[in-house]
Amino acid sequence: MKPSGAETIKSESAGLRGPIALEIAAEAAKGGLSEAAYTLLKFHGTYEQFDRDTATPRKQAGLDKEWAFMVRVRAPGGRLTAAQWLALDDLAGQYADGTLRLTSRQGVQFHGILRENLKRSIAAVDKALLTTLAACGDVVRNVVTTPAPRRDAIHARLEAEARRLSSALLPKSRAHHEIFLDEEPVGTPEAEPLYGATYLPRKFKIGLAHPADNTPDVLANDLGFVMQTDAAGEITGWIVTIGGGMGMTHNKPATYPRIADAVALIGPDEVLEVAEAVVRLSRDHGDRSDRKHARLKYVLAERGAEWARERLSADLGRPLAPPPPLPRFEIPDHLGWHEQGDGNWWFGLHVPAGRVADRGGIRLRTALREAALAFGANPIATSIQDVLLADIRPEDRAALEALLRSHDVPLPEAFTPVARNMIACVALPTCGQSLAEGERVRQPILDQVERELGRLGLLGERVSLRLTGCPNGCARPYQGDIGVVGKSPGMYVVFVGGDFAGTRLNFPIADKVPLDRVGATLAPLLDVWAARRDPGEGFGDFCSRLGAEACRAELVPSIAAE
Ligand code: SRM
Ligand code: SF4
Repeated sequence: MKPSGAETIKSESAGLRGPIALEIAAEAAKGGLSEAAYTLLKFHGTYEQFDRDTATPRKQAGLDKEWAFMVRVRAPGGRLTAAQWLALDDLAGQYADGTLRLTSRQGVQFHGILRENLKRSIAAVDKALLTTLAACGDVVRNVVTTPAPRRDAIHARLEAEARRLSSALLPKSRAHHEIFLDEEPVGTPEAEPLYGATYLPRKFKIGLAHPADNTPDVLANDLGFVMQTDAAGEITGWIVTIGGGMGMTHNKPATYPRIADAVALIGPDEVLEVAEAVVRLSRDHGDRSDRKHARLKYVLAERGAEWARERLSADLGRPLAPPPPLPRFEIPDHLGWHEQGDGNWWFGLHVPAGRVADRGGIRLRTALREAALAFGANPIATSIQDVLLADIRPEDRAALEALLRSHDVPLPEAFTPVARNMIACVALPTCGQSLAEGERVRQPILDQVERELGRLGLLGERVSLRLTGCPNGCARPYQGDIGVVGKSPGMYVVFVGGDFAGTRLNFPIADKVPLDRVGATLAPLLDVWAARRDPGEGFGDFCSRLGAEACRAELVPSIAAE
């Protein structure tokens, strides 16, 4: 089969260089980049975008689009230091749109970076001992894990493995250093022993979790490691899960979200070695002709977990043990004050849609900056777009809260459980793929769902509500109790039946739901849940028990999915 255009661009890129340096040079002609530069820049952690709000009026006025870059920073496990946060905050003010965006994979993004500031921005990230390299592109992306900074062996190990995987699986090319950091060119492109000259067929995501904390939604990843411990808390091994992923295209059944399969059980010290073997599995078996069919999830769906275990065993030269059943996962609440286990505390702060800004009277960006300066708060980005301010001394707790209050930052108790657990993707105006609004309609959609829950006296329930502006699934909407997925401007597909712990896919119940009808669409089902649920039964669990057909039958007929 003919390789996709991206494959040709990668193979002709001389190790991710291509025409990038020429096209981003200050003196280069302005306007959109070539396809090669656009494609290759992703591997360096940046996307060229344009402001979709202004594109049409500008076109009518004969003006070019407002081009700018999104820059994504890797932060394994979301871990940042206070000094790094201050550097990123500077970058937001100096070169970006004045905001930092915590992502659904524990990363940090910047929007609105002009071409003349791109190199400086990426260099500023590097100076803060962070990188944008491989934050996007057909390589291993930011590695996610449990965010809690608990100072015990389990959490230390999760964090250490995330960091180790993240750095060991970076591409070896020095292109990034040459283009953005003024390193002397090496002449011939360096070999990529793991990835090869064409890198992976598609993006590749890794997550690690402990059953007591599946905040990172490990089963949505191409590769997951679920820690196993014995009664004494000793780490005995890892269940390897393969083939998770969310992306799909509306009305294209050949594309679908998928929960990963448990494929093998490995020893405590085999994580990196097995990860490399799974990367090779994707490299050698992923579809390189059709990017919509290139993720490892399709290989697993078509060939099965046993085939994958056999291939991996052959690659590693020893048989991998079959996995035990996956454990039951929990999602703890990380917001508010928690003792870390070393005498210090973390304070979990809810950040709606992960947007750190000084807006609407809430000076969150200023508050986080001052918290880093005054208390040395080390921020941890969570995969539900919140931030945990770690390593706060007990004597600073009251002052930190006072600082947040003085900037009118709402403290966690101001939010209902559904708000605290909501994820919303960026979508408009920057995302080139969005079909409908995401982040910017988070609040109205949340208001509707909260109104319905309030009416039933269920506002205290933990319900996961996930919103995206298109079916790519950046807020993992297909795993939520409720998923709301953009279909066209102002219209959404509503899904129910996932679970709070992120182990089951939901199903669509209503198509083309207008933005202001999301709550009304869900209302009859919420009524039935309130009336007929088993004690403690979650909304998604109840809907799953009811089944898709019965759920649709409960809806007002005019809005049920065709
Ligand atoms: Fe995503 C593409 C934003 C997490 C699945 N994602 C995009 C792009 C780059 C749009 C594009 O291709 O032009 C978005 C940039 C928007 C912008 O303006 O910033 C974008 N994705 C995001 C973020 C920022 C969402 C957020 O609001 O937090 C997340 C960044 C994470 C990070 O730090 O690395 C983000 N994206 C995810 C996740 C969630 C996860 O990984 O846990 C998924 C679902 C899991 C998965 O990969 O299957 C996800 N993004 C996609 C896809 C669909 C991939 C597929 O297999 O079909 C695309 C489109 C693509 O790759 O072609 C995409
Ligand atoms: Fe963009 Fe779609 Fe991802 Fe939302 S889900 S950020 S609209 S690609």
